[in-house]
Amino acid sequence: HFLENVIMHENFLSGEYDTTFIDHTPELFVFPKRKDRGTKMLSYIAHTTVNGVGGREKPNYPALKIPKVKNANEEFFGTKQILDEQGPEGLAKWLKDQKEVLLTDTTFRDAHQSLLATRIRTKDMLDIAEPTAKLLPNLFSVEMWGGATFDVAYRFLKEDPWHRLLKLREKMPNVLFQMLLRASNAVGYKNYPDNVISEFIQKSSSAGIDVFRIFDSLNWIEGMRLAIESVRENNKIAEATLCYTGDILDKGRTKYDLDYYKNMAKELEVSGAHILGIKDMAGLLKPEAAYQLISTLKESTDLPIHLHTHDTSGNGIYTYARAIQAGVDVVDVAVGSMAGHTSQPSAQTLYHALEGTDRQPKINVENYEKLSTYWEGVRGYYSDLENGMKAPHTEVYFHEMPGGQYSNLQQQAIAVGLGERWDEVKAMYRNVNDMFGDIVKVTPSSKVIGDMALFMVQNNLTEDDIYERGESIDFPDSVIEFIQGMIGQPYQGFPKELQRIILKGKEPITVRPGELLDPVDFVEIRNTLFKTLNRQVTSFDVISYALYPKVFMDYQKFYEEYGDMSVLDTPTFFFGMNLGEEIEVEIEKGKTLFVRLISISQPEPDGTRTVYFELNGQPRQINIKDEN
Ligand code: 3PY
Ligand code: ZN
Repeated sequence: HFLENVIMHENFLSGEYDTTFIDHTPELFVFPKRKDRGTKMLSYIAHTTVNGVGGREKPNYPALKIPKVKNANEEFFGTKQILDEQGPEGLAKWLKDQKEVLLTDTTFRDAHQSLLATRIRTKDMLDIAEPTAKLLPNLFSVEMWGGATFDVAYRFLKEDPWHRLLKLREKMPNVLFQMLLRASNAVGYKNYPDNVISEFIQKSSSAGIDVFRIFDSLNWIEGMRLAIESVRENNKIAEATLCYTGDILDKGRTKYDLDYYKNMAKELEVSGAHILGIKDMAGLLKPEAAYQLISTLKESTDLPIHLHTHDTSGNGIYTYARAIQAGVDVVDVAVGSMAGHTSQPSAQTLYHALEGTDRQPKINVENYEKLSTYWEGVRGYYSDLENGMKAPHTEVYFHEMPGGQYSNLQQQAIAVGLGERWDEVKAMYRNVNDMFGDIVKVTPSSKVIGDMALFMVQNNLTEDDIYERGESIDFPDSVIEFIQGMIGQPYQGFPKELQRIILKGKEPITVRPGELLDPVDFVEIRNTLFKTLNRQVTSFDVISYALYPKVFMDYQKFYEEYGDMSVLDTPTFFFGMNLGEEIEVEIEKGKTLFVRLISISQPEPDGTRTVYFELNGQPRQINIKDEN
């Protein structure tokens, strides 16, 4: 074990060690407790079988169809190699020289964030990663990380987001990996100290991210500079992004007009963008608006332009078609079976829509269909998380809720007993936006609006109530922090009266929040984690703890009790096992466990049940508390 600790140590691997390494590295002498992975896994399965999903049986799902691909390496050349050979500037130039429109596939990130509350597990991605890389070698990028996927992985899926990134990278070496980065909010919901942002970007780069789509939730460029610079320092692609809100075609609504976006784009170019991102997070960009916006930005900047939309209204393909006529360089799509509605427009649909034009993407559409069949099967596993939207939803032009928020806020509303009043929550969402002065709504500003809307509906508060008796109301923390300036400054400032009411005498700030936050002491975190976890601590652990201390520690507790459950197939992870069923679990490469569920006892007087298994043919029993 000692030798293993030495050769696995980060400093050893990175060459940062000398002859005092052993004396000064106490963690080398910590040896893992003998862990019985089998028992841990059986405990998880027993617990989930007895207590999971309201005692429902695991449904009988059809087997997933994984397309066969050759093992040959010749297809492993793509945009990733262009970046590695020519650097971010070279890549940006290459991009501008392409005649056809390029595609970013968002299936691994935004599609499921927007359709299934971000819940797709790493296993379902890993099984299709290599086929995706080989069947779609001409993609511009795969968006597979960031946004809400980071905390949801720990929180709900009980898996490590860094593991997802590293494993996918191994299987997809040819295509650029893209993440969504909320500038000074990283992958969180609040501003972090500057050293957390630069450390997070450095770690993400070294683990495999190539393209950072950087946005600020209030379009406040001050909040984006540090992230843009850090990405550049790591020699990765800074896709500095403006968020599109409102409607430039509505001449009665002048706050966010064409000039507003033009000025912002120019500022982003000066700030160091390699690519200009346009993030239409709610799907508000109408086709003619897309044409005008892209044409104008193509004239006023030299940057390649990457457009992102959501298909909520059903207009997504037409919006892309017009943007493509205006010369957009890349657009975001999802595999057909994970596209549409609150997700991105479908890759295959766009391909066919552009038939006969010289900008049709160079993809093999039959290959996309094969991947689509796989994802259709996967999507079935997560049907409990579907947002219920069955048809195009034009009311998005009214409430303006981001696609990535819709299904998550809906789950939150259900959790606080407002499932039946979802229509009221959506109407209140717009109401709150107007009260706040019509702000850009995207994580975390959209969360603030969502929290306030839920709060008002739950407490039966109207807008008038807030102005009349707001002083005696305890507002949600996120709302107080927002109006205090802690996630940045909105364009044209905060509404003063509302700010006064909510802050109750507290002073708002007008500087960049990062300037006021003390740097995080990573060495101290490392030492604390080392003592608490009693194992080697990686710098991924350290940065995750800095971002999400409680979420990270809760995950560690789960891991300590059950081990790495990302190896389970998704139906077993959610439902446990049915009586008599046998499953195979590959716990590491070449090591497979065979598990059969034999029987479950009636509850004992102390409320526990005994669950009888066979593990690789040997009888095993697990005692579990029946929480029902
Ligand atoms: C996120 O920040 O997670 C988003 O998807 C915003 O659209
Ligand atoms: Zn999005």
